[in-house]
Amino acid sequence: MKSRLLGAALASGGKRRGNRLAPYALHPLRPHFIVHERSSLLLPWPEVADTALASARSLAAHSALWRRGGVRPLLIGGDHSEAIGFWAGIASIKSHPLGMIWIDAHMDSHTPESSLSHRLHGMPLAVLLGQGDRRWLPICPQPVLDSRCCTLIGFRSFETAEIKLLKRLGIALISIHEVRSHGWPTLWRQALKRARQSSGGYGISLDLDALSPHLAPGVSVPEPRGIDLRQLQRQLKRCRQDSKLLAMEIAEFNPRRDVRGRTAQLVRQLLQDQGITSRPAYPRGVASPRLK
Ligand SMILES: [Mn+2]
Repeated sequence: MKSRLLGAALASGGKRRGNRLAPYALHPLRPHFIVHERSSLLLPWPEVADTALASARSLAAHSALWRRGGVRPLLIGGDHSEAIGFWAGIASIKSHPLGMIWIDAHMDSHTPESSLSHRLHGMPLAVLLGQGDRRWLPICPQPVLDSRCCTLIGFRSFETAEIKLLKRLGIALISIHEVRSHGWPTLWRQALKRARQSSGGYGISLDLDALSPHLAPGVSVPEPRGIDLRQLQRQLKRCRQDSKLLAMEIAEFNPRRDVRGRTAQLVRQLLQDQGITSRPAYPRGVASPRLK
């Protein structure tokens, strides 16, 4: 299946404004389309709602359109709340909830009631599981994800309310400690099996903070330790051949926090492994205005 790169220049639901630069920092890889937000002010929920809903509508429209055209959308962005619109669009094609492997140092499963920071990038998984604010109903009229087919893997920083919610919903939880003791290949196989059980197909969401900050320093909320990059790369590469994999997302990239382009290089490699190639800045034969 052909993959195509979508960009989300979002930051308002996150911790730092630099996250909105994510889709622009991957030269020579360029997204086919970039969704911009109305305002880049960092705002708590619900003040951020109008901006976030507009971005989500646009992301949902693009992911659904590409999916309908037989393309596998790959999303690159900086604010993990991008996930809400993106996956809602993917699920809307078959009107069936999706399986998911969510790779993250955090749980992203706060509700407006449980969150202390009220930042939207700490809530997307809860929204996709149908636990969000009512304002999301036009975009997620039913749960986007089937909790029985979802696994959260690599987490090491979370609040009690989040783990309570996810346990109640029945999603599989694999902490970084379990990854260390049982080994990535075994746990990944289990997560994949679970995700593929969804008849709606499945997705993979990779938050770069799941990796060690030494390997991926360009994130806004780094957490010490992390999952094994080589193992992850190998498994993601394999998934490219899987027709049940509907889309993939790489989130929380903050180019301003990157060190010597290390994170950008890593993201480029992950995208190239999915068949994303460089695109000329202008169609061939059209001179770049800068060259005139
Ligand atoms: Mn996240």
